[in-house]
Amino acid sequence: MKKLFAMLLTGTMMLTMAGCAKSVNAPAETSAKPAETKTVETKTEEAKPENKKLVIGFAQIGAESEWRTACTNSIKGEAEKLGIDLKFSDAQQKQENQIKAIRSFIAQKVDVIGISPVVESGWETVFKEAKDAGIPIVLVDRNADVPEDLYVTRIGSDFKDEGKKAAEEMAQLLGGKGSIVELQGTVGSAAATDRLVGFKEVIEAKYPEIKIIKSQTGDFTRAKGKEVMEAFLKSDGKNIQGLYAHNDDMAIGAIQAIEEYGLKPGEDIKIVSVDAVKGAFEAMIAGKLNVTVECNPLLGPQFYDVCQKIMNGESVPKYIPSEEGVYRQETAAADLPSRQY
Ligand code: GYE
Repeated sequence: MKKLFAMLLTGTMMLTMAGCAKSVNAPAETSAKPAETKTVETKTEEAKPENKKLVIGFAQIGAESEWRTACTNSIKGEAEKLGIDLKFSDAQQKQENQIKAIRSFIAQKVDVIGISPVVESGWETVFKEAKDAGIPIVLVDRNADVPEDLYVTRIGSDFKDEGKKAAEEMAQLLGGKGSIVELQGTVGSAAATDRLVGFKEVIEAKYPEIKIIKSQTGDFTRAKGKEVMEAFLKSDGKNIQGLYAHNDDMAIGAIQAIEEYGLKPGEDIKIVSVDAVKGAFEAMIAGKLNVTVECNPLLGPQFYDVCQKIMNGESVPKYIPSEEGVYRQETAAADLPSRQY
């Protein structure tokens, strides 16, 4: 009887604790906890199977690139594997749709909201609404320009670093000299802004004989990449020695434009892009793309791991980087079989 009473008491405490954890928007560094909480948390761990499923809302950007599709598959696939109740929304590249999705996740009282913000600005009001409702926000992939207390953490790549790596690769390919054009990603997105800044920083500081003669957005899509490259070729034609594309899809679109113009992509015009999706490896094997800088889209496992940690009241760092490398034409055929996206 005593034992039963003790169990009931622990159960009540667990529920109370869980309630508390839920109502406070988990701060970034939640390491400071009273000692007695620990025992209760261990019990919560043991009781996990009976606990209700994690309910997660994910506000995805859209399906603009091969990268995004791989990211979506990772978020959905991992949820299925872990038995998570995932509410997934595709915003078709529109911020207003992402804002609507967040509001609907708040109304549905999800446990955590994941979002990849299409652009950096304009999130403060809706993030505040989530915070007031006690629902933590995790940024997956792109950053949002908001005060740090409005989200728990960001999981994703260092886009500025990718831009820097791309610049070094371009400088090698051109022997430190030449005119290049740039295809930017979505205007106002963290991925485009930082890839531009990182690239420019290295070129200006180390390679003064490389000139960026044109830079325009291709919105991260193949179709726009092709269209903008056609315009670049029309105005600057034979004067272009290099192309830096903020993602592989735009580079692949541009490759088509270059071929139609009568030049050889990868030879007449050296091309460096970002993502390292399968299509890039195929283009490298065909000799049409020179280098791709990796940006890892398989963020599902890290995302749910963080969600679980938040629900357990554990501390998580403010930034969780994804691991990535650089892939060149010479090793593309050997690398391709082991690529997961
Ligand atoms: O590089 C691009 C996608 O935000 C890192 O978005 C992501 C970028 C990725 O559309 O292909």
